[in-house]
Amino acid sequence: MTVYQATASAPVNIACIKYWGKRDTKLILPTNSSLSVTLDQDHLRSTTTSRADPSFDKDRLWLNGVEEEIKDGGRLATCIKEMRALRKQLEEQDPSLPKIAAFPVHIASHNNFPTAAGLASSASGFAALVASLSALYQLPADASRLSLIARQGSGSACRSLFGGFVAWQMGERADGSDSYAVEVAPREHWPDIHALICVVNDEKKGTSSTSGMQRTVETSPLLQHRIKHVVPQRMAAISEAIRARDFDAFARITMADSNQFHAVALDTEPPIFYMNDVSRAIIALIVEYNRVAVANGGKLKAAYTYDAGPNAVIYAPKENIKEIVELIVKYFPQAEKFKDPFGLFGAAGVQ
Ligand code: 2P0
Repeated sequence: MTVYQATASAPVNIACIKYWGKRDTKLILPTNSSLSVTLDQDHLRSTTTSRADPSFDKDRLWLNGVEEEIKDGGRLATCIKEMRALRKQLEEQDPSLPKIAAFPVHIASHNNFPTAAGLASSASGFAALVASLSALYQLPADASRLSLIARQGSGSACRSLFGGFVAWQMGERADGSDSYAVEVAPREHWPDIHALICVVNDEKKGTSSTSGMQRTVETSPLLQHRIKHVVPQRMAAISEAIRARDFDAFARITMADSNQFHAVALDTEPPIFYMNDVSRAIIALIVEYNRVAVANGGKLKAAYTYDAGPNAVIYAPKENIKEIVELIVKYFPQAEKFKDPFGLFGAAGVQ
């Protein structure tokens, strides 16, 4: 008997230009374009195995060993349905293919990092889900085509189907057919940029991104300014900085956009706070580190960015990473549980 099973994995991505706000909550169409760096190391990934079998009685999914309900019309159901439709199309075009689109699927997904700690687990999770179904169904779809489906699982997931520097173009159409991810530059274009993750807190966050961003859309006047007058210019400028490997410009735009994202969170009614005192102290440290570099006639040496949680991601050229780790460790004594949380150099724990 043939076994129809495939495994795929997808990495986390961290946005430099933040996605925050939907114009269509069902299709997951954003109010602005965004741009991220994919962290393609082995220790920040979701790995997903999908299996289609006629003996299964329904579609089922396990996340880190715990079964999750696949709600009718929900995000998981939508992604599975869309992938199945692509397989069905293929089977209709080529009648010699096994008719596995009709079989229920069982899906098991694992994250090798804390789930829902502001470390973009939904991004790698839905990207891995779509990639594993694409492998199971042997689809010829390219990454941008798959990103249209991953987007409907979680917006930021569309960016995790590419490595390197990735833009999610917001698109204009009401059906979402032009809202997908594209590669701005592959990782090899600028391998010198490294990311340092400072885990300030690995507990589940208070306000989910999904509900938080819609409150921002409904109540924040600053978000309207950001959408119209800030993000379009920043998308163009950071893409240019990446193409030119201009770290100074990349760092300025990245930090400014993190600041504005947290400003629109604060501008929400009631206000949303994702950073804490430790997050702000890390900002102060990076600001000072950069100030000294510039005062000595140099350029910016590091950029911080924060998502919907207190954990810092610091982008920096490789030559500065050791110095930054030493600074962080000096000013933020390590809690036992955060000591090298991923078992590898490159992710510092901070309390
Ligand atoms: C980003 N974040 O661009 C931004 C920055 C958080 C802050 O994408 O509702 O989990 O599933 O589309 O993708 C978090 O939002 O939200 C996010 P949904 P998602 O990475």
